[in-house]
This record gives sequence, structure tokens and C-alpha cells, in this order.
Amino acid sequence: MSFEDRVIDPASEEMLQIAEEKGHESCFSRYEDMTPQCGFGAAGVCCTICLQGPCRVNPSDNGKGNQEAICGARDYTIVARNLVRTIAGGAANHSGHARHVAEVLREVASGKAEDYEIKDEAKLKNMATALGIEIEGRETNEIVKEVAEEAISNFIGYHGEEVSWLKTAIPESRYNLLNDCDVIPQGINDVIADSMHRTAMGVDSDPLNLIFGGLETALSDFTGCAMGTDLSDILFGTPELVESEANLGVLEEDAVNLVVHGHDPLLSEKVVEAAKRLEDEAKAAGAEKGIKISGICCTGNELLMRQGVSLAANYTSQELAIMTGAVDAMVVDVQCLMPSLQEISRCYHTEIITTMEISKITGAKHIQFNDATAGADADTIVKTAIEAFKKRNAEVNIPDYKSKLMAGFSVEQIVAVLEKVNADDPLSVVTDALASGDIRGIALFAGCNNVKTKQDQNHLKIAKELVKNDVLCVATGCAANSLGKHGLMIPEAVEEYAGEGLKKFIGQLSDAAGVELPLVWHMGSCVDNSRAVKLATALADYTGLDLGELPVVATAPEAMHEKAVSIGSWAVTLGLPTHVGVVPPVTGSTLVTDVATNIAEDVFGGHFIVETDPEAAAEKLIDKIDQRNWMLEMKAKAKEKVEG
Ligand code: MSK
Repeated sequence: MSFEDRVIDPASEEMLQIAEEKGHESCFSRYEDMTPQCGFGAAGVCCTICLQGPCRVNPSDNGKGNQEAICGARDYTIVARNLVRTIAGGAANHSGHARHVAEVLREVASGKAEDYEIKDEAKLKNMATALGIEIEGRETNEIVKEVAEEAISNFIGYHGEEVSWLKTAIPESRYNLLNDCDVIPQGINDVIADSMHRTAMGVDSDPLNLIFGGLETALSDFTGCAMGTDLSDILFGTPELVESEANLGVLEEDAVNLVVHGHDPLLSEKVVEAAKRLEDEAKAAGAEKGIKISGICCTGNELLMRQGVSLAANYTSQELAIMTGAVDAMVVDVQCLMPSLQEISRCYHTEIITTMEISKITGAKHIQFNDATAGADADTIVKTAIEAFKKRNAEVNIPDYKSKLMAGFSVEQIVAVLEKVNADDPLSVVTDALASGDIRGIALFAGCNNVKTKQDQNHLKIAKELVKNDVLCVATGCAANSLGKHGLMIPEAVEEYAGEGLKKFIGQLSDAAGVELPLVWHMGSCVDNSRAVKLATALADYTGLDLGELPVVATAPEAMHEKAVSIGSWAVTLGLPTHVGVVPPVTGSTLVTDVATNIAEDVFGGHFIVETDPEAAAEKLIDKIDQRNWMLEMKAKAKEKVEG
């Protein structure tokens, strides 16, 4: 397969050429070596839950293949169980992230994490109020303690108590529907543990019961996402508009390149501070430009949103960053880290530094990161990078490609921009644009890169098609990174790609705000998908509609991680038509596939749209938006008739 068949990004293409010349493997070459992949696994009908397996059933074989596993489980049970376990994996990731931030917040209140402080007191008070915590006449520290304890209590369902954070992030009508469907989580950790229990051999074999259990787990994932975002804003500041750059070209030959990778801002924020402290030490070591911090995956997105740190790579380019020979240290925390990073780094001088107890890589240097000694730990990490810089030996090949981008679109920032147009009634600026058709709808781009698709292609094609049709696009995670590095997050892209209505809308905001806004709005990391829901919730509350009625859709064009499956599942449960650009492992059961792609819509308003062709996917998303607009129009007309 040629490089052009794997990637559309010239920087990645250039690095893959180098990889081939030097005989380096990458996720792209390993994928090719791996194909054809196992059809049973791809369809979700391989069961390894007990030691009698693996059992593989083949329901589509006209009755000739095995119809049942050894225990008698049929395709729908196996597929549903596997799906629930995948969702539980995603939920454990997002909620683990949130729990760490909640624990540090509690330590801040008790004085045990002296290197952290509250950066956004207004958000602290807003969240406290939303959670029913008294703020009047209380010391900040008391409020911090109570918010942190409330967050931590969400992990354990004391006496069947429902998680409180969920209520703060979705409209009441949606909460009531979820309650009626009995999918409100009672303790994030409990729900994840229950998922593992119910999917064990000999427990739940009813596919619908399993799926509803999976949706409850997905909502615990959402609760973790919302909590992770809110608490990170309280600790590190709520993002505001910021400019930066993306792609491998952000690496600098004359600097100590320290790349942060993973998801947890508790570490990376401290690394940025340490880099500033140790700038002179880097220069003394011969790095003329000091220390250059750049990010990969969602740690990169977190730092971009709050600090303007540049993005070096998204998921499938992480190995390529090391092959530039310019990365002196890659410091990683949790999630989306390829174990291959260490193997590739052996050919260079790069130090791979793991930092978390639960996330080590064989052969990598481990510097344990502790909340109580965060600043000192970050200093050690930065000093390790400076030492590695002194050992740079290989030729440096930094591809000369990078794009400017703008980020920082928290809901608070978006509302602040809308207030410049209408200070008294900011949300009306969006609802008026929707009503007039200037914007047809809103689309959330989420999720990863996946070697099964040409890197970035689905993201780019779908986004270009949607903006041409006046859909306002917001993005998170590696999807945002893709759109950023391909130039869709700059103001100039509005003129180049947007339809006339979207141009008018963004132009109106830019004029009022006195700052040229970009075409696609970067909302942050994986957990920050909750920001998009909060934006939709604000619009729903304002209009009196439910999330399942708004012309809002979601797409994960190149989904890869278990987290993407969790996110997609809660997006559907919250009422959003949700596109996935790779075929998830559910096709082995027509029942499960039908529930996900059709029946879910009857219950929740949202459903999955599985479409690997990006042009067709864009068309289907626009159809869904039009369908919702049409239904809203019909509803308004009917109301008018009844009320005379
Ligand atoms: S990092 S979960 S590859 S978005 Fe959040 Fe990117 Fe997907 Fe990891």
C-alpha cells in the first residue's frame, strides 16, 4: 500500500517515507501485516468470557455454522455482552480521569496538594450551586471541599443514590426520560463493576437487558466526562480563545522538544510550569530556543485549550513524532499510548517517560507523578528531557508542515462571544440563526484516528461537506486535531469553505466580538465532549425543547478507542443521531444492530448511523438535521393552529 493510501496529511506521508527507508514499523504497517482481520472478532461473535472458549458462532451461515456457544449463548447475547464490556472500558477511562481530578481537588482543600490552586472561582461557585451546595457566606476552601466530596460520592452509589453530576449537564426532560427508562447510574464505579458482573458467564443473557445496562454504563461515562471537564476548569481555568499551531512541523530543531501525550491535565499543566522554570537550563545545554512543549492526543488538547500549547500529532501519528529524531522526551500519562513508542525510541535518543502507577510501558523510564509533589516531579521530568537533548545523535527530520489554529471554545467562551451580539439574550443569537436557516444545525466531531480509514480523510471530507451546507461544526479529541492541522480552525477557512448562511453567522459574531473566529470550533479533549452537550442543553433549556428534538448531531468519523464507543452510546441515549465511520463489532447480531441503528431512535430520539463512506455520511447527517428542522416546523404550526 502506498503512503497516499494510508494518510492525507503530507507531514505523516513524509514520515512514513522515512519509516520505510529506515525499516521502522508503524501502526500503519502493522495493520497491513494483520489483514485480513478475523471476521468473527470483527462481527463481535467471538466469546472469550469463560475458559471453555473461544467460542465463535456464525449466525449468517444458513444454519450450517455454530449457532450457539458451548454454554448455549447465541449471537445476540455474545455481541451484547462484548459491547457492554467495551462501554465499561470506556467509562472506566473517562471516570478514572475525573476521579483523579476530584481527588486532587479534595487534596487542595485539605492542603495536601500545595502545587495546585483554584483558578476559576466563578466556575466553582456555579458548579456548587448546580449541585445544591450552599455558597453564600462560605470560605472558598469550604466550597472546594464540599464540591470535591460531592464529586467523589458520585463514584459510589450509597443506598441507591443517583449520580448528581448528570443532572447538572442535561435538560430536565431528558433526565426524566432516562429515569423512566431506568438507566440513570447509581454510582459510577458500581455501574462499571455491575457491567463486568452482568456480562460474566452465566449471568445476563437477555440482549435488551444487557443493552440497557450498557446505556446506564455509558451514562456513567458521560457523568465522568462532565465531571472531568468541570473540575479541570475549576483547577486550571475555563478555556478562552487562544491561537496556536498543529502538526509535526511545530517541533523545533533548536529546542528541547518535550512532548506530552495522554489525557490527564494534572501532570501536563505542571510540566508546562516546570518548563518555564527550567528554560535557562535548557539554553545552557545548547538548546538555543529553550524548551518547546507540544502535545499528542488529548493531553495536547487540554494544554492547547488552556495554555495555547501546540499540537504535534493526533493518535495515528504518535510514532511518527519520534521518527523525526527531534523529540527529546515524550512524557505520557494514561490512554491512547501505543506500547510501540518505546521500541521506536530505541532507534533515537528519545526518553519515553511513564508517570502513572497504572500505566507503564516495558523498557520506558518511569518517574512516578505524585499529587503532593507535582511541581518537583515535573521538574525531574523536564530535567530528564534536557539530559536527553544533550544525547541527540540521529539526523533530525521535522516535516515542514503545520497549520495555525484557534481553540478555547468552552461554553462559557461561546456565550461570552454571543453576549457581544446580544448582551441580554445571548442564546437567541444561535436560535435566531437556526430559525432563519443561516445555520442549519450543529454537528459535534468527536473521536480518534483509526488505521482502518485513511488518516484524517473522513474527518475532513465530512466537515467540509457539513460547513458547505451551513452546519456549525464543533470538535474535540483527535477529530479536532485532524481538522486543526488541515486548516479548518482558522478564520480564513470561513471564506473558503462555509456556506453563505454559516459565513453570515460567524461573520456577525466576529464583527461583534472584534476577533475573527475560525470555521470549526475546538471544544477540547475527549472528556470535553461534555462541553458540546452542555451547549446543546443550554439551547434546549432556552427553547423549551429536549435534546432529542434539536437539529444537533454527532459524528465519530474515525472512531478507535473503547471511549469512543462509550461516547457514541451516551450521545445516542441523550438523543443525538450519531454517525460512526468504522463498522463497530456488532454486525454479528441483527438484533443488536437493529436496536443500535433503528429502535434506539424510538426510545431515545438518537440512534447510530454506521457509514464508512464520508460523502454518504455527510448526506445522512444533513438529512437528520433537516428531518428535525422539519419536525420542529410542524410542531410550531400545529401549536399555532391549536392556540389560534
Ligand atoms: S486521544 S480516545 S485517540 S480522540 Fe482522546 Fe484521540 Fe480517541 Fe484517544
